Amino acid sequence: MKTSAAPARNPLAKDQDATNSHPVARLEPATMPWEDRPSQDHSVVWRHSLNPVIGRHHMPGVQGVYNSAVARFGDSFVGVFRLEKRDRFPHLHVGWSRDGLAWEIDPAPIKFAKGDPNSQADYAYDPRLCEIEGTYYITWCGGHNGPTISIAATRDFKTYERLENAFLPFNRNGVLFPRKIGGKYFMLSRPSDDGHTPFGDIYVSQSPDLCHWGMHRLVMRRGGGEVGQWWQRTKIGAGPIPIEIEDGWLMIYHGVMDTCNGFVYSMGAAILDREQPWRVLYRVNQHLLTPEADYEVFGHVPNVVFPCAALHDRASDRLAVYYGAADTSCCVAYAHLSELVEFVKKNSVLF
Ligand code: BMA
Repeated sequence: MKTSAAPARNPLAKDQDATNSHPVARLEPATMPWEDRPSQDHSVVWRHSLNPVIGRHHMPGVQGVYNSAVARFGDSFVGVFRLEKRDRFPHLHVGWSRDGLAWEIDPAPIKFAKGDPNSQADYAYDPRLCEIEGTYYITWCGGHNGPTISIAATRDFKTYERLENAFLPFNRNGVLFPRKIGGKYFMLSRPSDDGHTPFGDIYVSQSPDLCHWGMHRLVMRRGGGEVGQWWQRTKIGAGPIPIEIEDGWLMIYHGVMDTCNGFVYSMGAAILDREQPWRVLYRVNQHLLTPEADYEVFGHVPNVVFPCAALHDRASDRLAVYYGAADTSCCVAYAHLSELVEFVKKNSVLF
C-alpha cells in the first residue's frame, strides 16, 4: 500500500495553524460530542438535542447525507459519508470535524486507486470505518453484480488502497473488529438479496490478510413471534465497530420489523464473546431507540434509525452513536457505556 509511516495531518489541523476565518477551525480542540441525559428522560439512550447534526441539504445539490461512519483522527474527527445528489446515486465522501458535530464534507467522492479492477465503479453506501494498528479500513456496501462488502485502506484519507471485495454478492453491513483476534481479522456481515431483503441474520468471518475470508459462523438470527421480539423480527445487521468491554464485545446493531406501512429500523445491542465472537452472551430484549423524532419518521425512507458508528471515552463513561435517520440525515444519540452494558445484561434474551 502506498502510504507514509505516519498519518498525514488532516486539513483542519492545517487550518488551525492559519489565521484565517475557517468556520470549523475556530472551534475548541477535539472532544467527543456529549450532552447529559435530559432530567425528564429515563431512557438508556437519548438523542442529541440539535439533531440532525447533518441535515438533508448539507451542501448545494445534495439531497441526503446518512448512514455514515466517523472515527478519531489525531486531534479531530474524520468521517466517511454516504452522500446523495439529485441523481440519488450513493457515493462515499470524506469529511472532517473538530467537535464531531459540525462537519465539512468534500463535495467530490472518494477516488480509489486508479487501474484497480475493483475500483469504485458502481454505487457505494452504508460505510463503516475501523482503525486497526494505525490503518483506517473503510468497509461499505458496493455494487459489484449486486451488493456486497467492499474494503479500502488508508492512513491519511488522501490516498486509498482498494482491497478485494470480502464476500460474494449479496451481502451488506460489513463491520470489522478493531483488532485481530487470535491473529486473524474478524468481520461481521449480513448475507442478503439483491433487493430490499425481507430476511437477514448476522454472521462473522475470519481472515489472515483481509483478502481471504472464511470460517463463516452464524452470530445471531433475527427475532420473531416465537421469541417475542417483533422489533427485530425481519432482519438484523451490525452497526458501529464493536467496542471491547470487560465482558467481551459490545455490538450495536439495527433490528427491523415489517409493518403494513413498510420496514421499521430500530437500534439494539448485544454482547459477544471476546475470543469467539460468534458466541452471543447477551442480547437486548427490547429496542434501545426506535423512530419517534420527526427526522426519523419523515424523510426519503420513513421510520429508519440506522446506527453506523460510535465514539466512546472510557474515562468519562461516554458513548456517542452516529445513526442515519430516515435515509435523509445524520444524527447522534448518547449513552453511558457502563449503563448500556448493564442494561443489555439485565434485559437479555438469547435465541
Ligand atoms: C437498507 C439499506 C440502508 C437503508 C435501509 C432503509 O436496505 O439500503 O442503506 O438505510 O435499507 O431504507
